[in-house]
Amino acid sequence: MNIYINFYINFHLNKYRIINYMRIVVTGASGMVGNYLKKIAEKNYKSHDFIYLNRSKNNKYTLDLTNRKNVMDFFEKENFDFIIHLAANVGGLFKNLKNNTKIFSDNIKMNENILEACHKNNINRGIFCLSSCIFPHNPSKFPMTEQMILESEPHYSNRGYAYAKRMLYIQCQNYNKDFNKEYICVAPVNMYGRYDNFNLENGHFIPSIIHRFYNEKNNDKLIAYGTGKPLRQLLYAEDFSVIICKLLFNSSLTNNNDLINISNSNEFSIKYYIEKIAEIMNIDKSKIIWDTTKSDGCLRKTVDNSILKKIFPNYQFTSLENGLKITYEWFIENYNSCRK
Ligand code: GFB
Repeated sequence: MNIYINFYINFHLNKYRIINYMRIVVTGASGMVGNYLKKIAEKNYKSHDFIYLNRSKNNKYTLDLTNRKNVMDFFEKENFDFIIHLAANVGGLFKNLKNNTKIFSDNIKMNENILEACHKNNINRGIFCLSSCIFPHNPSKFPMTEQMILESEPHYSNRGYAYAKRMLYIQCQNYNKDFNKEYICVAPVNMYGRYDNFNLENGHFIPSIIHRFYNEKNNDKLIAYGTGKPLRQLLYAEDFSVIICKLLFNSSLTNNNDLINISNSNEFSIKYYIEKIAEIMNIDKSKIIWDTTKSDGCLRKTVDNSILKKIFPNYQFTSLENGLKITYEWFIENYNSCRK
């Protein structure tokens, strides 16, 4: 009982200030970020209760988020305080190119069901995950600030994902304005790390290349897709998981920011990253040939991280070398069980 009195007092004294026990629901918990988040919660947020939802594990917390009735019934029973919404139908360039319709449909349904369930069950604060790939592909300037997110069309290759996530952002803004919520959207750049999806066709470029080069390392030629010219900012997924937990539990950090780009300032070409992977795998990079019949996707999607740097001026991001080494070693150790 006193926990609720406590919450009531804090709720009125200091909006959504954290009390010493919160129930947090995490969707998409069996994905890359979700797995890092579990470890961070166990280490840094022991006094809180994290409930990890997944789609496939067939346990008490397995839930099809595209099914509105199941979502409403589940959230009504569970009584959560906060949410970290990571669940999405997501993938690399080549998965998006083939599945824009389904990716749009799945994400729109999941996001609407989750927001409605949060509102109906007084979950008043949460982190909602977007991506830098939903920003305009031909913006008025680079790097792109948060305000530019709806400035113009996203890249055609991931139109389904981009518009579904843009609608999530708009709906979070609507709930914040109409119902006084604190639904904070975060837009990470391309992420990589342990627990990633190493599928050769549907994965993002880092895990797909590690997997293909691993399979073909004794071949004379190793194939990479496209021209290698596109530029990308990369983020080690553990850094993202640490940052979103800090943002969730410290409403003073997010203040009036309903959208925060999450990136360190580095940006390199796909060629640079893929040659780095070859280096870490002790593969002669002169073996790499580029299949330019394959799409390059968006040539550049550089986002500005000034707001993030103001919030966390001294955050030490994991270096590319270190992140790639950890990811490759994890892939070797978990070759038989990882997603691929
Ligand atoms: O990581 P990726 O699939 O996603 O591709 P995007 C990045 C770049 O790597 C593209 C090149 O220019 C690809 O042509 N590439 C080279 C490869 N070899 C490969 C390979 O073996 N596999 C893959 N996948 N790429 C995604 C969006 O765009 O960004 C998603 O489509 C998502 O919606 C994600 O949000 C963050 O960076 O091009």
